[in-house]
This record gives sequence, C-alpha cells and structure tokens, in this order.
Amino acid sequence: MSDDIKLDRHDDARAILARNDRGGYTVPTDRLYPFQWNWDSAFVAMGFATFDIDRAYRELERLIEGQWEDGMIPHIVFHAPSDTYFPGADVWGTRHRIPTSGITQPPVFGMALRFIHDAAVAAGRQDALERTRPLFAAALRSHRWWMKARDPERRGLVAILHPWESGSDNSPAWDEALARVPTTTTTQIRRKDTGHVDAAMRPRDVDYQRFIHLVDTYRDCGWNPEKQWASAPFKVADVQMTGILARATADLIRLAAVLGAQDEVAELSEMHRLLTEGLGRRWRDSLRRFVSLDLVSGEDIEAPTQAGFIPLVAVTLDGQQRAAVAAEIARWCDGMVVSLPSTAPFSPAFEPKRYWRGPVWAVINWLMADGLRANAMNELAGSLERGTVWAIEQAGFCEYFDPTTGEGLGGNTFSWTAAAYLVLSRRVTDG
Ligand code: 9WN
Repeated sequence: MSDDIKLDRHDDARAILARNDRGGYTVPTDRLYPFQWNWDSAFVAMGFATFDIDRAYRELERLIEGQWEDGMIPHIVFHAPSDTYFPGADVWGTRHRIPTSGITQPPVFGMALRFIHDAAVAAGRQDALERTRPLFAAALRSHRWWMKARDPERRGLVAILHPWESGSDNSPAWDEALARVPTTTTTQIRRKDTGHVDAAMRPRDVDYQRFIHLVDTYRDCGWNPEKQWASAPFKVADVQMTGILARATADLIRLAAVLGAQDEVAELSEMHRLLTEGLGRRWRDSLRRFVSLDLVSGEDIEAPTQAGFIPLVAVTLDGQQRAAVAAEIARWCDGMVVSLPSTAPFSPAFEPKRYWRGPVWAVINWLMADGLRANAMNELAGSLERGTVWAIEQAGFCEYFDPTTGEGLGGNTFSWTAAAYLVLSRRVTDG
C-alpha cells in the first residue's frame, strides 16, 4: 500500500451523495440504478450521519415509505419513474401504495439506525429519541417479517428466495442452486445495465433469465410469503443475510433499551439467541468459515465467497476459530493489490472483474472490518479499512474494484462507496 498518495476526498464523497440525492433519498448511482435501494440506503444513511444527522434520518424515513403491511422492506422503492433500469415497477406488479419490488435485501437498516441514533446523541440532538422511535418500530416489524416469512421452520437461519435479495447477485455461492431454476420467462427481458457498463463486468444473460423466471414465479403467487415459500425453486439459508440480521437485532436490542421498550428487549433477545445459535451450527472447521445451506438440496454451499466471514458481525468466535479465520483471510489476500476479494482467488469461479465473482466491494469490507473488530482482530480490520480507503483514493468512488490491479469498475460516483469512504477514512485517520 502506498504512502505517497495522500488524498483527502471527503468533499468529493459528500458531493457524490449530494449529486445522487433525489429529494431525501439517494440513488446508488445515476442512470444504472435510478431508484432507492434498500441496503444501499442504509449504508448511505450512515455516511450522511458523519456530517448531516437530519439527512441521515431522512434517508431511512424515505425507505420505509415503501415498507409493506406485512413488515417487509422491499429491495427497491420506485419513488419516481425512470426507464434506465430493468426490471422496472411494471415487471414486479406489486400492490403497495407506492411502487416497489417484491423481494427484500440485507437488513442493514437496524445497524444504520443505531449508528445514526448514537451520532445524534453524540451531537447533543434533543430530538434523537423522537426521531429514532418510529424508525425503530419499522425495523422491529421488518425483523418480525424476516423470522416469520423466511425462517418458518425455525432453524435460526433466514432464507433468500432470489439471488438479488442477497445483494451479491451472481455470487458463485448461488451457482448450483440457480442452475436448477428454469430459464423460461413470461416477462420479456430488456436489459439496460449492459448499456451503461461493460457486459464483461455484469451477470450473464442466462443469469438474468433465471432472475426473471423467479420474479415471474413469485408475482404469480401474488407476492404472498407462504405461497412463495412453498413454490420457490431457489431457497437458500444464507449466512451473510443471517449474520446481518443478527447483528441488526443486537443493535435494536440496544435501541429498545434506550427507548424503554422492555417487552421488545425480551422479544429481540429471543430472536438474537435463535439466530446466533443458528449461525453457530454453520461453522466448518475444515473450511475455516461459515457456510450457507441450500434448502432445496439440503446440501452445504461450500463455494468460497465473502459471505462465509460476514457472521463475524454477530457471533463471538473462540480462539481457535479466530486463528483459523485470520489464516484463511491471509490466504485469500495473498498476492492481491486490494482485499478482500468477494470470491477466493484460488477458486475456479474467481473472475476479478465480474461483479460478485471476485471484485472488492467497499461496503463488504466495512462489514468485514466491523466483524473483525467485534472479535478483537483489530489489526486485520485496520488493514482492510486502510486498503479500502486507498483503493478509493487512487481509483475513485467506483462500484467495485479489481483485487488483482486495484482498478475501479462498474458504475462510478457510487453512493455507498462514498459513504464507506466517509466512515472508514475517519477510522484510518483516528488510528
Ligand atoms: C439488483 C444497487 C444494487 C446493490 C446490489 C448489487 C446491484 C441490482 C442489479 O445493485 O444489484 O438489486 O440490478 O444488479 O448487486 O448489491 O444493492 O447498488
């Protein structure tokens, strides 16, 4: 890592958030993603909290305008029309009061809410409790939805029914499970993404056929969670999703205590126990990481992807596990210019420029660093944080980075990369 490049890009990062602001909510980037995305907004809200508490709260408030009656927070809220993205609101055919997609995304929301609340209190804001309370209620409803709709068999693991829900759309982790999904669609596929960025950096056409087959299937279920669960051809109990949900649950427990909501503390604590125990059962000594479970085949998903380390945000490893994780991460980072690759470089599935099959993502490093710090692995956390800040300073606020060269890829002027910079660069500066 070079010490000679010392660029402070805080103003640039804030300018990107301002440029992608569409009136209280932030698009991930212009044209490629012209709506409000669920987990992007949660990260962005934390970025805003470093300099504008009101705007941080506003981001979450606008996201829950899309929350469904059953508690689900959709993965996209289509606040205003745009024809630069496929699939648009018409394809989803959902019936909320404002158009949304029909699936969800990682519940970073609860983590973001605690982060913003703490920042508001630290800034001496008198209205922190008042502003946090309704958002806490929304987050709690969404966690209840997760447990009921996505862990009906009470494994302590929540399932995704679509790769888009994971946020890691074309990860090798889904290859086997997705291969079972038919490529037939009733919706006509009109990809827009490859008009904005190089097709070699995006999922393939056959992936899109399967993604849309799943959308067609769930739309035919009327977006009813029980019917979807019963007919899903793709169903994976995901350790990344469960790790994030468990960590967000811990954050909500803390907020419930601050808000004096004792019944909710008890309810969330039970949820947390179930999820952390579920995660504990997914650790594999031989792989030195956690593994997801394919609920259709009943098999472990052993593909080496970043998801295997994300549970660190929620669970406390023992000494042996910590040493194993450190050794495994060192193996993945060996020879890389920027870490952490989203797929292990020694895997045959590794493609350093193709989306979730190898590139480095700033928000994943942010979660990784949080998980490592929570497990007292501060040195490794610091090195991922410094690497992320360095990659952004030398390549710009790109969507993702080639780990083998540090090249910035995908969309540029990316909101969550700007947010990651605002949060992580402070840690780097503060040591
Ligand atoms: C589908 C917005 C989103 C991210 C996801 C990322 C990508 C969408 C797409 O962009 O997914 O949701 O069309 O490729 O995979 O993590 O939230 O930035």
